[in-house]
Amino acid sequence: MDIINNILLDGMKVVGDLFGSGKMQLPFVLQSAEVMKAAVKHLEQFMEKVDGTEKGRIVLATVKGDVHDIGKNLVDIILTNNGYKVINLGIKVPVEQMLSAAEEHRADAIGMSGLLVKSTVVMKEDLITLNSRGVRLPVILGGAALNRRYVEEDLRRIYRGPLFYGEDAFDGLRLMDQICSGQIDLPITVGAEADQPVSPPVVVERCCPVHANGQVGRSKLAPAPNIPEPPFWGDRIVTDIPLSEVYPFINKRTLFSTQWQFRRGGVPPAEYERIMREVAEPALARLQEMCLAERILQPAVVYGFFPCVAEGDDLVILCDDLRTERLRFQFPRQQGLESLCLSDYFAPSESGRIDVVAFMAVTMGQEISRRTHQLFAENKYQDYLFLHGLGVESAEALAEYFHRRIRREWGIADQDANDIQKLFRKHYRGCRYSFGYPACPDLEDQAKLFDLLRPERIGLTLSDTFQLDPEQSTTALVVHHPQAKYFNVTPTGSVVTVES
Ligand code: B1M
Repeated sequence: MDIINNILLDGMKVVGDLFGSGKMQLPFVLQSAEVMKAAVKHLEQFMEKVDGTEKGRIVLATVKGDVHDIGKNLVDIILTNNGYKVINLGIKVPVEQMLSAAEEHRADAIGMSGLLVKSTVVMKEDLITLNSRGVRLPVILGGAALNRRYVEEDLRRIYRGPLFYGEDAFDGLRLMDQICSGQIDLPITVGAEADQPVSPPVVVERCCPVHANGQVGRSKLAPAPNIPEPPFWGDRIVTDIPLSEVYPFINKRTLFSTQWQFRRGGVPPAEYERIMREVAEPALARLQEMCLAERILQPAVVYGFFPCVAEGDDLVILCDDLRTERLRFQFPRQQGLESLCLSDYFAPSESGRIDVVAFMAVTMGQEISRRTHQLFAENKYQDYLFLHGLGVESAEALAEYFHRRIRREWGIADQDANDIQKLFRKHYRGCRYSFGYPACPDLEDQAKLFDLLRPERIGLTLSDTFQLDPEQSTTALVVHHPQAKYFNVTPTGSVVTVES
């Protein structure tokens, strides 16, 4: 215990401080954690008692309906290797399960994680459930769609126990240190307004009422110069996609900096370049080779072309008779700025013309999830991060690659840049929008896309909060209008570029 507490944990603290000051990159932190794990495992045989020697216990889970794994698992790695016992319940976990695990293991806190805005709503419901059961256990919330203000101002008004926002894994560690040493410094507002309703952080108001009031109308966008004939009507499945054709579409910059988290931070530029050359690039080459040889990435796509017309803010998909409505997307309109709405990119019904919209759903399959879990379970943390990140960026690459194929089949690839790097910056005709992104924030629209494409046929399912399972998957609506671009419908109206 002395070696663990006074030598190894001290070492991990140095690693944590270096990470915090930007002098150490996450992949090397994970290597240190691997060493810590191996050392503790070796020492356990000499210890009289293993259980109960930890600094504290946390039940950690990704909330109901959410398949996102990596965020929570990084937190697990950092906490476990800094002296905490983590009861990691996995993904899609109902709050009842978290609660019984917390009781069983006498946990000091519950950590909830999630990827999408929908999950922040689930978190809110989970906190209300905890209240109703009289639970006052400290709760830490984390995930991409959360922000500090929402957790610390809005949700704290709901939950009657201590509630915290975990910005990253080391923030989670800092919070656990505070919770377990009794140093929680809480504002007095906690739970005080428990019954007041709060709104989720990124709720985008439907702008239709504004439209109906006549304050904001259709944008001044001119119709597309032509409506390109689709290569076929309806949907098709494609599974014979060589990985070697998808790999060049991997955005290495995003992979290295966002997924693998090689941040320039406090690292001198020459050292950063050396790390890229000697660590990142060779790891990428090794893993790409492994994925090819062992069929870890299994690209599959379902896509299709559908007749449609715009009706105000709505995009109406038509049946084969080109008259009957098949289904309808109701898109929000931008307030102010250009008053853009996705439906503006399509021929309005009053024009008498029938337009075309394409949809696609792509996945890298189930095997990548299985293999990443295996690496995590074997405590191979660095490779876990690397392989997971490669899977994520490969899903994005598959979407980019297939979008080009759609443009080519549709006969609108004449404006395509030859350089793939430029395709990442949208040097082509039209645009690809994913539901949940700022121009079409309604995740419920995924269900309509599923209705049209039936992606179950390539192994894709939709969770009860509209997430795609398997994790490394993405969907999109494809527009041919030459002026189509990314835009944001939120009241600020600022244009945001899709990050992933
Ligand atoms: Co997408 N995605 N994505 N995506 N994606 C987001 C989340 C989004 C914010 C992008 C955006 O709008 N700019 C947006 C969500 C908005 C919304 O909810 N409406 C979004 C969307 C919409 C989608 C899709 C729905 C798009 C579509 O296909 N229609 C789709 C859904 C996928 C699905 O259902 N399976 C989708 C797909 C994808 C990819 C597959 C391409 C890819 C992988 C997703 C995955 O890994 N499962 C992806 C990515 C990479 C992102 C971004 C760019 C990065 C997410 C990530 O992996 N972060 C993201 C935008 C962004 O954040 N910049 C975005 C790294 C990860 C390690 O961090 O999980 O946050 P994170 O965990 C951190 C902290 O949050 C904290 O510590 C962790 C480690 O430091 N933390 C805790 C987390 N849990 C904690 C618990 C604690 C403490 C700390 O308790 C103790």
